[in-house]
Amino acid sequence: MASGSRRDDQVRRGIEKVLKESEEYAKRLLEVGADRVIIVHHDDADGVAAGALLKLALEGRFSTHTICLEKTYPQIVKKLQAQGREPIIYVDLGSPHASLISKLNELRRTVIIIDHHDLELSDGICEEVMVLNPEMHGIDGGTYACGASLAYFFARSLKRDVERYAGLAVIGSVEIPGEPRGLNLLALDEAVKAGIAVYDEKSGKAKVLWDGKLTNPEALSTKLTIMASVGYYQEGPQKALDSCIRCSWAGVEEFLNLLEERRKRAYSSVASRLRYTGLNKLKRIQWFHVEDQFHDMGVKVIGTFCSYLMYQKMVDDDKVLVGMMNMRNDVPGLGALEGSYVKVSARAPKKVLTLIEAGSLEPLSKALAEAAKRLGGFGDGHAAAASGIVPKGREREFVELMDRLLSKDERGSEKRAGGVTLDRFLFPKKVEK
Ligand SMILES: [Mn+2]
Repeated sequence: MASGSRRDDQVRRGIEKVLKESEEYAKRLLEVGADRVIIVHHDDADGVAAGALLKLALEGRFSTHTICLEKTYPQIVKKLQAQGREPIIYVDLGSPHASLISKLNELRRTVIIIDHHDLELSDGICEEVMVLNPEMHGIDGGTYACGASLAYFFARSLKRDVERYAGLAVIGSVEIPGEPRGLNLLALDEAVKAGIAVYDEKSGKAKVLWDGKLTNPEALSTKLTIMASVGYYQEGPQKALDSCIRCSWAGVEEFLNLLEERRKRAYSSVASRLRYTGLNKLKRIQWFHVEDQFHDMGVKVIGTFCSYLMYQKMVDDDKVLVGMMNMRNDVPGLGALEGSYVKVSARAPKKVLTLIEAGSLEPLSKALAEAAKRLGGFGDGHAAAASGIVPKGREREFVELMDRLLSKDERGSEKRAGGVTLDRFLFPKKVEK
């Protein structure tokens, strides 16, 4: 089809631009008079695989310090960028906060954001900040790239012999649904050529070499995410990164089992408590707080737990699910945060998502981020799933505010529906108790 091939051409051109920029940015980084680079990576498999690729490629020329972030907390960006002069690479995160990262670059150090998430450039970015993201060229980063594929091509621009690690890009690509496209496909091709991956075109399934065996990247991805996120406070991210560099689980099997077991126990204990007490209900939100029941685990666990709850009977299909957990106030490798915070995570059931897509309700990313921001926190995400942090003690205010903010121009909707209130329209079978 004509429009299809025009789209293909556009994607191809966009990707060529990304590859060209990758060469340019790598060259600029190699010219910086520093002997150390800080790599800030995300806490999921894609972020870990991307971090490992950068570490591999930078070593020899620079020493590296890696920091795993669960979210791009503005407070952390500020703290991190206030000291030292060495270049910082943000990978698989940072794009939604690119303007902030630039604004906080008071020391005018070299900063590279290698990411495939949505960009926020409303305040512009300074010359020292480079952004390697297909979204810069109108290419959907959630379809044609992942953090690890971008990191792979950047790594290859720094050092030639990284092809034997192209499998890490294949593992990172797992989070992108469907068959590999764009940069993910290019990286997969290189992995196959290097003899460290196979691809079955019929099933659209790849396998990568891990522990000397061809392995499903999905299984590897799940385990890397658990290691880095559940084990966030037990050096899980470093262990996951080292596993990627060795392409092996050697020495961490027991650690991984313990983490899986700990998470399972915590999940089933909270789930049975919630089955007994039920969820707290507002107009458009149903919520719960696990307080310290997920203590010493990374905050991603509350999001995964919300996703799990979505399949449980106790969850109403016409209200947004919001879960909260107390956060530790330290970031491994960076020190203490100021203040105490709570991580909030939200999920929209299908019925609610339909209303969001129809424009009658705000996307969760917008309602959650706005409510968190007004209370001194922050948030981001997508229409159907979002997360953020709010200061401890303001949880109730937060859910009530978000409940109100979810409604988009309530009066306008009432008028259009001809006397039917938004609530009666949204929740026709519900009787006010
Ligand atoms: Mn990613």
